[in-house]
Amino acid sequence: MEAKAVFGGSPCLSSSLPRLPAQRTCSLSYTHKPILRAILHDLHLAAFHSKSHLFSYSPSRPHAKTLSHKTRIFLPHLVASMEQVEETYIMVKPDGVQRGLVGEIISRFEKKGFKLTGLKLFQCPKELAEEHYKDLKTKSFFPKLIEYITSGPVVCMAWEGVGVVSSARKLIGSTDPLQANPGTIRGDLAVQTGRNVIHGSDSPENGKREIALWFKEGELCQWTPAQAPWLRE
Ligand code: IDP
Ligand code: MG
Repeated sequence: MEAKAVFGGSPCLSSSLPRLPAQRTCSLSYTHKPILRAILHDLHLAAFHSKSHLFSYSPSRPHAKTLSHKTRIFLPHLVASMEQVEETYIMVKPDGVQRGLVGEIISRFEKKGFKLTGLKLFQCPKELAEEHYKDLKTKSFFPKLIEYITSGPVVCMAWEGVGVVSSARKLIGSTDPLQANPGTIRGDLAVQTGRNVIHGSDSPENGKREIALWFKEGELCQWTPAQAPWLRE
């Protein structure tokens, strides 16, 4: 794996940084990542010395209330390249399948640019539904939730990408569809929490856990989408 870093050659970079000409791109192998991390850490310290700068006020610079002279570093490329590829478990719930929303829902994740690595139509057994939602076991709606999830086939999906877990949650929208913003799946396609058409993992750890729970070995597929160079620099 390769990490790409673009340094802007700002005069306020920490002294521990390599001296690079402005806008030079350098490639770092995976083994350089700890060094890169250390540099990033330095940069963060230099760029955001302490949270107090947010509240500092200089009478000589009345319009610069929130900017100290050390906040000129902007490293979107460097930060983006440090992000990890994540996996998330997305499931069209029985109401989504019955209402013919499977294509529409898959399409939203495809169009966003994430990679589908697993897909199946599946009748969920009660034990699996209970294991999946075990954190909600004490909730009064738990029995109804299990009944709902096992009431018909679901579509199980594994999606992969940088930031896919939180991005998928944004595409999905709030748990209560009436609170979900228009443009989100729940905001556009559902009206009730108990029939909110889709599930999405809430953390990268749960993404891994849920994919392992719902997919057997050999059911996932690793591949390189032809559009990859058109999605990421
Ligand atoms: P999430 O699906 O947005 O992550 P969670 O709080 O994890 O929301 O709840 C899991 C699922 O349990 C919800 O998607 C919904 O189907 C169901 N659920 C949550 N709260 C309620 C409720 O108050 N009444 C009925 N069902 C609920
Ligand atoms: Mg949840």
